Amino acid sequence: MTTTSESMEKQSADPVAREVLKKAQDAGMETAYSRHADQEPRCGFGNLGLCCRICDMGPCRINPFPGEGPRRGVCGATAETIAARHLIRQVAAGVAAHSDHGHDVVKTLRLAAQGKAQGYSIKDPQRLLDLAKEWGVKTEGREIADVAIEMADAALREFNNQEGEIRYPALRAPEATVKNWRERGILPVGVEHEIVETLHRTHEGVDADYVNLIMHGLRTSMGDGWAGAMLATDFGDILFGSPKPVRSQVNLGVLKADEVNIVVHGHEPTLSEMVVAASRDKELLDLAASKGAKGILVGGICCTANEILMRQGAPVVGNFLHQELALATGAVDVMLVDVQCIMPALVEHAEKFHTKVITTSKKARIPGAEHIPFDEAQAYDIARRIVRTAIENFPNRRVVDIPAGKTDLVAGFTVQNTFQHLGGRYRSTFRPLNDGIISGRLRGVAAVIGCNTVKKTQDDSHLKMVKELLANDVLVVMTGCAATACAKAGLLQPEAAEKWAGAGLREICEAVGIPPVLHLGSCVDNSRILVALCEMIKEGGLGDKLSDLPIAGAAPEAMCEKAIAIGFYCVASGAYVNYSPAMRVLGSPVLTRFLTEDIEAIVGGKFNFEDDPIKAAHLMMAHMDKKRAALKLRPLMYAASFLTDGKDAPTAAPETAARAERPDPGPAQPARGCAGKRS
Ligand code: SF4
Ligand code: MSK
Repeated sequence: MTTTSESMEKQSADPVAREVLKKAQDAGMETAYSRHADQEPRCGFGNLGLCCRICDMGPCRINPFPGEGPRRGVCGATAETIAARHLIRQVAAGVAAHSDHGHDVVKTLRLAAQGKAQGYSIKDPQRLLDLAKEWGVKTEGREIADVAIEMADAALREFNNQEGEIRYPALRAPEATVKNWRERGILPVGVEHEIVETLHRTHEGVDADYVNLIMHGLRTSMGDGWAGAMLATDFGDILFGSPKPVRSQVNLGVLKADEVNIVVHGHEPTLSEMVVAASRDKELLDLAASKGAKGILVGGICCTANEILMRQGAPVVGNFLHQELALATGAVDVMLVDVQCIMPALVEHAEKFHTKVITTSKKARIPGAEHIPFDEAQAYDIARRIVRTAIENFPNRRVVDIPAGKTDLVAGFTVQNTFQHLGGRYRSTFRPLNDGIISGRLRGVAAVIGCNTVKKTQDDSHLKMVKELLANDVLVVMTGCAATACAKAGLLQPEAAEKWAGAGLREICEAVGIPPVLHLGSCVDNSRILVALCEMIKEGGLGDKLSDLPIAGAAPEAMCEKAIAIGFYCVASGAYVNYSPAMRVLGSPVLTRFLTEDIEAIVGGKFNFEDDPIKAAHLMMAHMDKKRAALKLRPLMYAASFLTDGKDAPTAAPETAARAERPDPGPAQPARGCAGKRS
């Protein structure tokens, strides 16, 4: 691949990434971008979702064009059946990934409470007690460890329940939404139950009805957002401590030439938390000094980064497409990986750049990597061994070339802390947010989440979409690699409100003291967004079901099955979701219409597959405006300020007559019924 400045612009919107990529590619290093080019042209049938290899009579493919060509597979499966079957298998895989993560966090908490997990303790006992109260578990007069064990046992049952329904929806979601879920039959019995059923339904010769298949996909996905991921977040907060707003830095420039650099990559917080602790161990710091290093830096990539950023303030080395670039700096002494989003190609680079790639999970081994099996019982000892390996490798560095670029950020927002200081010490209140929307200062809230993909310019869609939303008075919440993309561009700083936000959003940010883009954590922490939406309904004035809210979601650079699962549970929860690049369904216009239109009448949410991030932002805002009109909310206070190309900050805040004649927001509307009670 030639590295002209034009081709670099197409690869990444991040100038720091482009700098490293150019050097790497000029030096002949293979990257995801060059491998992506090698894969072209892609199979059109596969892209459109019209290839089936579920049974050994296949693979079969469907001709989507007029004229000659098969319209059915050997068994008679249609385009709709084939595309829907494969799509919900992807949903099931995404749900499994998040839920297995959640399962492991709960298990670790149980072991910690039993004194069997070395180095772990219950860092936020109040969060445990609050959760126990919510779940109806007795706490008075009991040891905190006893409560933790009972809660962990109850949580583990969420995974393999065989009857009833998962517990969080009835506890947290609005009554009207839960009622609809029950009527539509999309509340899961248990996480694993629905995954198993997905695999059964999609086996050759079982479910051939695309509507029935997609409805089960929605039910399966609910086991992610409203069980597996929600448990990962709640129990992660209990075990590792609830995040608080924290300052840190992001991008490859956080790596240090004169320190031992350990990059943790993947998704789970269990081992990375211990590695951060071990990096502060006096004996290991002394050992590092003896090798000529001034310290030990632990930074992260992908969602492991977000986990230790949110709770420890650890710097973020980058998002998904930064993983190979980090090695190309020659400054990474150990790349420690657990599960998910890890490119096997890392091991090949490691040899060139002295880096040791260490795998730790029995579920995720890579040929050629050193494997140090993780075991909670000896977690701290294992973390020390890994840190020691990095220190021993420090003197083996060859050429080190770390770019200067890094950006300040603020992260660590949660449902509990975002508005806490306005509601007093013990109760957060969403009143300022609801009032902002009701009064027309804010248009609505958008969740922009998900990955990077080589099919789109790295970070570009995230940045264009988020800037467009901010300029139009939409508060943006983010998780995962999307959050890292915006952090690199400076959007996660309080000052970003002054630069990017429309007048109404700016007023809210200044009044509450928050950035216009709130980083809520890793991919499993999308569950925080679901809980925040429930709190908005509970606070009152914005309808009585989740689908009434003027909100929208987007995954503008989606890459993996987990993103599909998230999209599904957001739509099931009543959200409008723009997903790009499109899921592999476009070969079936019937299935595409069901996902993008018909499904709205069933669950209140729907998908859209617009690739252009600005157009997608406008569609998201049109949806918010539709919801505002249905709620009979006041007109927006400030004129729209569409950016058109997403590059430039709004030239002038819409200092229009609207600002001078700001309408009185009026009294808050009363709270309507919410099924659960949360303090
Ligand atoms: Fe072909 Fe049907 Fe087998 Fe799929 S399940 S590979 S469409 S015969
Ligand atoms: S890490 S799932 S690339 S967001 Fe969660 Fe990033 Fe997507 Fe992995």
